[in-house]
Amino acid sequence: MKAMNKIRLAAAAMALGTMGAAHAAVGSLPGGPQVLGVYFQNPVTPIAKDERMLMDMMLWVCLCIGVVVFGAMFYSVFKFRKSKGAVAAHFHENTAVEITWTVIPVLIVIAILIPATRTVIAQENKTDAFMTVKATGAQWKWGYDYLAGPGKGISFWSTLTTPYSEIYQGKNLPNNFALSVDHELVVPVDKKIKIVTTSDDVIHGFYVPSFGIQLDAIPGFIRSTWFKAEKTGTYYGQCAQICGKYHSFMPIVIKVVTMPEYEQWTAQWKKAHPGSVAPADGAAPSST
Ligand SMILES: [Cu+2]
Repeated sequence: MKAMNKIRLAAAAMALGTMGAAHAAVGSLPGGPQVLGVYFQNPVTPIAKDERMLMDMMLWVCLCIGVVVFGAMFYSVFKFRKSKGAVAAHFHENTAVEITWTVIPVLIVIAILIPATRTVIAQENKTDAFMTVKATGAQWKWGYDYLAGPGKGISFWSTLTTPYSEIYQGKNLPNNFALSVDHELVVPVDKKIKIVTTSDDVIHGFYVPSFGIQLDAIPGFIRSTWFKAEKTGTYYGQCAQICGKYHSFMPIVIKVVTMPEYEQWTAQWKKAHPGSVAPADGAAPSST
């Protein structure tokens, strides 16, 4: 028994030690992944907040159903066990019980359905966007074309800055080593931004957890979603479709800035790229 306890203690110490080491090696990234983060990333858009609320609500509903169902089951098993002399009742059908166990679940489903449908409809409402950006997936980077709204004509590739060799060596890497890009997607705060996705080669996935959006980028197809970030800051996402050897190295970095900052950024970009024009539909972004 003592030996067993020692083994358990050693295992716990090792687990804690590993976690401690992970803490020391990697820190949380504001607007991105958190150390030991096992739940949603902090939501910063109305849709992400709705998704979080739905998840929480459904977890509680499931928990309550679990407690009631298993509670009734275990109560029956212990209270009416054979060793206590319980005798099974012999009856078939009970209309009241059958109506109850049909009506209650239907009511629960309706209670879940109403907010869930509201969220799905809101997710699909891409009208009245302040601006539109096309995100083109490519092995292994993202291309951004500002198609409509202020900044129209801006077009660039967004590529991971950390060299692959350094990642494989794994020494002294900053927290955002797999999530740092040369050119971030810059958008204004509190504005509805429509994102259309497509791909240059294979299927990629445009996924930004804190915005609550995930949309595949499929060659030959244009798909769309939207977000409205309510807080300035830098937010991180990643390609969410296994797209080849360096799938993990095509991060999405979105910088949400105030409107004056956004106008300043677009003016600066256009000044630095005097020949820039709005790209034709379906054209690949020009590299910068
Ligand atoms: Cu990809």
